[in-house]
Amino acid sequence: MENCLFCRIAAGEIESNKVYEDERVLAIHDINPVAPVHILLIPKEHISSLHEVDESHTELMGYVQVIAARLARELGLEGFRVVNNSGATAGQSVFHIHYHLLGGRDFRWPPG
Ligand code: D5M
Repeated sequence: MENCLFCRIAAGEIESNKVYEDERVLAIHDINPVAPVHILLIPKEHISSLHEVDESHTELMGYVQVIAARLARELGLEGFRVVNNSGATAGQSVFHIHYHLLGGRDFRWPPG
């Protein structure tokens, strides 16, 4: 997607602070962290949001969870959250699906 921020980051056209990368997934530090650990897990395939996900994405979305778990272990996170905002009213601001891996502080429930 030509004008998609995360597609451009995945293509190396825009700089990012990478934590992990393979052929399917990119993980970068969030530019505006809301926790001591705030990593974005970004599938490289352009999917605009969870609204678009169907059975054809089962393996990819499962794989994102595997990478989230691996990073959380590597970072020694005791408690952490994996958050997806789907749609503007839920707080989504970049319309390329991504998950926030948040850790390093306490969290409240319900989220705001
Ligand atoms: O999350 C989108 C997130 O993307 C938000 O926390 C800021 C982050 N962001 C925006 N631009 C960048 C760049 N260039 N690098 C790293 N992180 C970025 P959402 O759930 O869509 O609101």
